[in-house]
Amino acid sequence: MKKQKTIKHVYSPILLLLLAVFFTGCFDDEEKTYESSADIPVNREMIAELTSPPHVPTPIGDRKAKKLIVKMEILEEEGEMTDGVKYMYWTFGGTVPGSFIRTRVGDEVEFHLQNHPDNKLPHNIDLHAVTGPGGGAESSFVAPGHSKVFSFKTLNPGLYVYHCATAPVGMHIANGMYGLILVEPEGGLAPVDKEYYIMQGDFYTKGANGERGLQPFDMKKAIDERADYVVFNGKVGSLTGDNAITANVGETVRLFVGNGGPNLVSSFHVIGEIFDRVHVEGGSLVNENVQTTLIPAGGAAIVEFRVDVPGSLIMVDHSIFRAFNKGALGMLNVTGEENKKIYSGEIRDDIYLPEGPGIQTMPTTDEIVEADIPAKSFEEQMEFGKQAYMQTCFACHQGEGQGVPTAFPPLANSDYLNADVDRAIGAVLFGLTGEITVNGEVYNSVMTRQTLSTDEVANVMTYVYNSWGNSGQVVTREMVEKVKNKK
Ligand code: HEC
Ligand SMILES: [Cu+2]
Repeated sequence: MKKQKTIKHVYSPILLLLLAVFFTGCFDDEEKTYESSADIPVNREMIAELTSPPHVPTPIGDRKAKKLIVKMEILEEEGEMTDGVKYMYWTFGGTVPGSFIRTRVGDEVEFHLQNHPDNKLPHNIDLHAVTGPGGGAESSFVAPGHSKVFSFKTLNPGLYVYHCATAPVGMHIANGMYGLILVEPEGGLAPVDKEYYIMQGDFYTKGANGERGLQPFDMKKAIDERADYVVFNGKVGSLTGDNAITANVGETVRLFVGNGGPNLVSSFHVIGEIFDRVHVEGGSLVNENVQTTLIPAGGAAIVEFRVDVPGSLIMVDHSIFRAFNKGALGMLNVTGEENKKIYSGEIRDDIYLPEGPGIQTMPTTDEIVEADIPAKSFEEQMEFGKQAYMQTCFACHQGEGQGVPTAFPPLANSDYLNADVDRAIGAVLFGLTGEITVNGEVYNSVMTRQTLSTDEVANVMTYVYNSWGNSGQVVTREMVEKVKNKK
C-alpha cells in the first residue's frame, strides 16, 4: 500500500481500499498520487531495448523510472511489398512499422535520431507520447549523416504513434515512417502470455495493385486516398504463412495495434475471436467484449483476449476489400486441445426447405440437387463452366485465376492443379484444408466444399483446365462421379 502515502487528498480508508482494488491492472489513477508525472524521480540510466515487428520489448514490470536512452536509426531501403513488387521504404530502424519503444510513466527519454549517411533526405520524428512542440519534430530534424539528440519525460500512460513529420509529411508517412511507443503505467500492464506488435498502413504506387517491378510512390493517388495496398507491418503477407503469430489454447494475448495511415482508418477485427478488453484508442479507457475496434490514422489500441480453441484466427481491417484484395490480413495460429463445448465444428449439414415438409438430413455430401442439363459440347462446357466460375470460384481465386498472394492460391498455371486431376476435382467436391504448395508458394488455409452439381463441377474444372495456361484437360461427369464414389 505504498501508494496511499503519496495521495494528497483525504479519502476514507475504505474508499482507498476500494480504489486500490478497482484500479489494479489497468492504466490507473496511481499517477495522480504525484502532483504531476513530471515529479516522478528518475534514478540511473539504461539503453532502451528496441524490437522490430511483430515483437515487443520486455515488459517494464515494477522497474523504477529511469533515464532511458533510445538510439533510432533512419534507413531508406528497398523492400518487397508483395511478390514481385518492390518499394522504396523509408524506415525508423529498418522496418515498417519502426522499432517498438517501451517506456514507463516518468521515464526521461534521451532520444538519439540518427540519419544514415547513405540516405537521401532529411527526416525528423514526432512522438505522440511527447508533451512539447511538434512532439519532438522541431528538435529532431536531421540531415543524412547526422544525429540529433533531444529528451522528454513521459507524462501520460498509453500506446502512442510516432512518425516522421518532414515535409511533405504525407509522403514520409506513406513511405513507412511510423511506429509505436508504449508508456506503461507505474507497476506495468497486467502480465499476459503473448504480446505482439501490429501496425496498419496504406500505400500508393504508380502501378496498380500487383503490378510488378519497383513501384514509385504516387502522390496523386495518396491525395485522392486511393490506396493500392493496405497492409499490416509494411507488406502483404507480413503476418501470414510462416510469418503468422502464434499462441496456445488457454493463453492470454495482447496486441499492440497501431495505424500509421497516412489516410485510412482501420476497423480492426479478429475473425473468430472477441476482444475481452480493449484500451480504447490506446488510452486508459477499457472497453470489454468488443468485436471490432476502430483505430484512427495516427492512433492505436491495445487489444486483449484469451484464446480458447485451436485454429487460425484471421486478423483483418473489416473494411473487407482491404483485407482480401489489398493485403490487410494477418494470422494468429492457435494450437492446442479442441473444446467442443466452446466450438463444435460442423455437426451436420441439413437441407433446408422452407416450404417443404420439414428438414431432411443429408446423409452424404453428394446429394446436391442434380437439376442441370448436361453440356452437349466442349464449347458448352466452357460456357457453363465460366458462368459457374464467375459465380463461385471468382471471389477467392480471382477473375484471371491469379489468386490472392498468401491467401488464395492461383489456378492460373497451377502446378498443383495440373499434376493431379482427381485431387483437383476432390478439392471442389469435398473442400481442401492444410498445407499445400502451389507454384513454389505455401498456402495453409481453408477452401470450403463447393455446392455444385456433378455437371457443374465437370464444367467448371474443364473451364479452369482450359484457361490461363493450364493443361487443357477435359473433365467429364463420369470423372467427377468416380472421385465422388471413391470417397
Ligand atoms: C472461399 C474461397 C474459395 C472459393 C470460393 C474457392 N476456393 Fe479453391 N481454394 C481456396 C483456398 C483457400 C485454397 C487452398 C486450400 C489450402 O490451403 O489447403 C484453394 C485451393 C484450390 C485448389 C488447389 C490449389 C490450386 O491452386 O491449384 C483448386 C484446384 C481450387 N481451389 C479450385 C477451386 C474452384 C474450381 C472453385 C470454384 C468452384 C474454388 N476453388 C472456389 C479458396 C477458395
Ligand atoms: Cu521522413
